[in-house]
Amino acid sequence: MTPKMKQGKMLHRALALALIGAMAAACGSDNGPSEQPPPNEISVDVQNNFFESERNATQNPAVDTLAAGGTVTWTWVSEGEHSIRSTNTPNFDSSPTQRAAGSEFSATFAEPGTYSYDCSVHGSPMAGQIVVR
Ligand SMILES: [Cu+2]
Repeated sequence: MTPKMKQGKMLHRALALALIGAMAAACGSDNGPSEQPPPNEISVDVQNNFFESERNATQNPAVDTLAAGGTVTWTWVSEGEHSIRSTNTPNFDSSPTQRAAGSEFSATFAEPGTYSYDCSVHGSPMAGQIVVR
């Protein structure tokens, strides 16, 4: 190996190390999704016939993460009979069946846990989950 080649290889190694360092620094300063505190308010759309998270667009199940003590508001986007029915433990107060577009239902989640719900009219195919941290 000539001295020139060796120097080139070392330069590559230094460059690679610098890149790794830069990437690590970027990761450290960039709050990834898992490091951000969950929001205190979540909005979920009640559609025909699915729930959709306004935050991340997940559907059936619509899955949202909420800070403990936060509130979820479901909004009936179009006319159609649906409800928010708590289906597991821990549970929360279920909504009545509502029909009109623009109807809303809110629930506050004080305790951490994974709360599952569906629609009492359409059952488990129309579902969502609130992960409270
Ligand atoms: Cu429904």
